[in-house]
This record gives sequence, C-alpha cells and structure tokens, in this order.
Amino acid sequence: MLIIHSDATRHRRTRTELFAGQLVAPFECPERVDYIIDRARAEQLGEIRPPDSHGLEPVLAIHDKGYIDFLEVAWRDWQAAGYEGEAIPNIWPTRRMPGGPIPRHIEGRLGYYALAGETSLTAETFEAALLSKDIALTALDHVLAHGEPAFALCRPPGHHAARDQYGGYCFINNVAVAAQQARHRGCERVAILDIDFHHGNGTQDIFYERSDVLTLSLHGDPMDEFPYFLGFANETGRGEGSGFNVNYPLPSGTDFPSWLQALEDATGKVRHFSPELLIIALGVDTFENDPISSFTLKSEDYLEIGARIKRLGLPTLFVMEGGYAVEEIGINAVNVLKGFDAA
Ligand code: B3N
Ligand code: ZN
Repeated sequence: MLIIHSDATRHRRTRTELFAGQLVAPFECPERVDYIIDRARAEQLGEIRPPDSHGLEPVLAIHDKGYIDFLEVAWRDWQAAGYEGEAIPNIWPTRRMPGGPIPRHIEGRLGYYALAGETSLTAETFEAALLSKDIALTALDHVLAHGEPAFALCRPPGHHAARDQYGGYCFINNVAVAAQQARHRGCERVAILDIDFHHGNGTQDIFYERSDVLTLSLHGDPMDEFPYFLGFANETGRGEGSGFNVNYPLPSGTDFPSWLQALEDATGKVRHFSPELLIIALGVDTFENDPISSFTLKSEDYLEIGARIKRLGLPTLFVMEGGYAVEEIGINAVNVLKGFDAA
C-alpha cells in the first residue's frame, strides 16, 4: 500500500499539554510517526512518498477563512502580547455569555476558536497543519487516480477540528478536507468511518446536514470521555443529513468482540450507502495499553480490523488520527494496513 509521509511532521514538537491541572509532556508527539514509518519499512508495506502541495483552496472548502487566518497569526499575536509559554486558551464563549463580535485580543480569539484547552499552539502549528492536510490530499490523489488504497500518515491529526475550531490535538480536519475534495473531483457519495477511540466531533459537525457524506464513528462514550459534548447515539443528522450520521458510543473497558459488533453494524451501513470512496479515520488509541483511552484491543486485533474493512471492496483512503502507546503504535497502525492488504 502506498504511504504518504514527510519527515517535516517532526517540526511540530510542543512542550506542554494541559492535563489534570498541570502542564505535562504532550501525548501527541513526533515519535508517533517515527514508530509507524519504521514499522511500515520493516514490514515492506509499500512505497513511501512525500506529499505534494495542494494549497489552501481545499481547506477553505471546509474551514472558515477567519479561522484559518487566525491559525496563521495566532503565535505571532501571542508573542506580541508578551506571553512566554505556549499558547493555550483560558476563556470561552460559554452558555451564559455566548458572545458578540470575535474579540481583538489574542486571549479572546484563542477562546473563540478553541473547543478545548489541552492543545498548545506554537510557532510551527500552522505549517504542521497545512502539511498534514497535504499528506491526506496526496494520498487521496492516488486512490482517485488508481482505485488503489493509500495511507496518509498525517500528523497533527484532524477529526476533532470543526469548521472554525481546533482542539484535541487537531487543527485542520484532514478527513473532511479529503472527503470534500473527493466530492469536488466527482465522487457522488463518500463514507467516513472513524475508528479512533475518540468521537470525531469535527467531522460529524461539518457534514451533519449533508446526505452525500455518510459519517460513522465508534468511540468511547462521551458521558465519560473526550470530547464529552458530542458523539451520542441519538445524533443522526439534521435536515437533508437526517440518517447520515451514525454514532456508536461504547463503554469503558470495551473488548474486541463487542467493538467488532459495532464495526459490523457500521460496515453494513456503509455497504447500504454504496459510496464511491471510503475514508477511514484511523486511530489506534483503542489499544489496551493506550495511556489516555479505555478500550482493550490487542495488537493482533488490528489485522482483523483491516481485513473487515477490505471486505467492503471499496476504494479506501486511510488517514492517521490518534494513538499514544508510542512503542506499539507502529505495530498497531501497520497491522490494520497489513490486514487490509492480505485479505
Ligand atoms: O482525555 C484526555 C485524557 C484522558 C486521560 C489521560 N490520562 C489517564 C493520562 C490523559 C488525558 N485528555 C483530553 C484530550 C484528549 C485528546 C484526544 C485526542 C485524540 O486522540 N483524538 O482522537
Ligand atoms: Zn483519539
């Protein structure tokens, strides 16, 4: 399977993540990609190619221009305010003050455009987010041109990023940008199946009123897990999009047989939708030893996941999302791709 990868994803190395009232070393670190690419090479998974530049147009087909402009200048404005740490928000337009205009001050703008507070913004953030979407779009080019699968080794991840919000380590929604680009290039129906441990809130929100992009997500129950405020089973789409969003919130401790039941239901819905392209938001933070998640999948289970996805018989684009058990992330992510290739 073709892999799109860039060493430049290493340039985003933040020092801080806000967790449990402390600034800790971020779980989302450059080594995640090193382990995956090393494993892909060791397993001779396929050719590894760098991304091509795709510009901003595909991004602006999904994201708000004001939001993208903000990402571009946020670090400069944070520094200009005299702040020395990495940029994190500390006030939001919440229920009792949903707010008027977008604030001028960088603290107000950070709160306006952030959906959560754990993700630090730094000098490299904007470039990293652009590179990540180029990785996804280059892999998409291959799938569309040849009908063959491809793996976009994206970092930072994307599925939490909404039209005008970042958070959960995500800035540009790579799967959404790829899906919209596929629509633009003539695919009538696109399905996005999100198998990361966390609900793909950004992806859901972006396509919530559309029937041309089916979104499905298997994830930790938002009553107990990030992102807490979206991802419930009764969120099924709105208006034209009614019936085109499917959530599978699963309890803490979910094991592979239970997870697989949800996957089987989801793949049945994908089949029924009959998309021309399938995009897998591939997170492996469902792994038993993941430090921030609570499912119990084992490394060999990822082979079976790949095989089940292959059975759909669809042109398939894999896009990397989460996974923080760094030493096993390569084995687990590559097992999905190996399972797919072997089936
Ligand atoms: O949810 C967390 C979190 C939970 C448990 C942790 N432990 C036990 C050390 C640490 C953190 N943090 C909030 C940010 C989560 C972002 C998730 C990103 C992701 O993988 N999305 O798919
Ligand atoms: Zn995740």
